[in-house]
Amino acid sequence: MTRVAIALGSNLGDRLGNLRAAVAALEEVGVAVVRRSFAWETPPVPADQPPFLNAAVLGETSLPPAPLLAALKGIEHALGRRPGRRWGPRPIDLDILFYGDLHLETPDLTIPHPRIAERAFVLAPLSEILEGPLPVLGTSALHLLERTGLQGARRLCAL
Ligand code: A4P
Ligand code: MG
Repeated sequence: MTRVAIALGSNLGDRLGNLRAAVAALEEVGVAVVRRSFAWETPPVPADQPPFLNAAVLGETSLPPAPLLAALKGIEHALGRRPGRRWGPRPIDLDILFYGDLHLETPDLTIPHPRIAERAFVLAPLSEILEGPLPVLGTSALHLLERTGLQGARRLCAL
């Protein structure tokens, strides 16, 4: 089993319901969810779209990275996501933040996720569920969050 962290984001439809449905679906595809953050309300990047709810979970899985990504895309599709512009509005976005200690760069998959360190909407929920250093990055989410600041993110409610 490998420890993974997955970021969740939603800014269309029933945002909290989408996050909760995605966590339930993770269990069904073979990711045992060990910890879950609160839902955080975060300003959208770029700004011309509705605000997001973001969250993060830690899980254990025996799925290899590529099948895990395929499973996440399957959940996104099942929850109504259809291809749209990059960084555009979506009912659900599921990103692999890290996968064990793996460092991977392929055309389809970059692990750890390349934009963790600059985004409060990832770091704030992640800091709630992971105290120690992030794999590969070697620094804690809280330490990185002290550098970025909250960027308007606010903790909303339990997932
Ligand atoms: N991909 C590569 N590495 C990964 C990974 N570690 N995890 C590839 C997941 N996918 C990964 O993703 C595009 C492609 O990235 C995938 O096909 C996969 O092969 P996508 O989910 O289809 O599109 P996207 O989410 O628009 O692109 P991307 O690059 O994942 O965007 P980000 O960086 O996730 O940003 N503002 C707020 N407040 N909250 C948000 O959650 N999210 C985004 C998306 C922008 N602004 C936001 C938020
Ligand atoms: Mg994504």
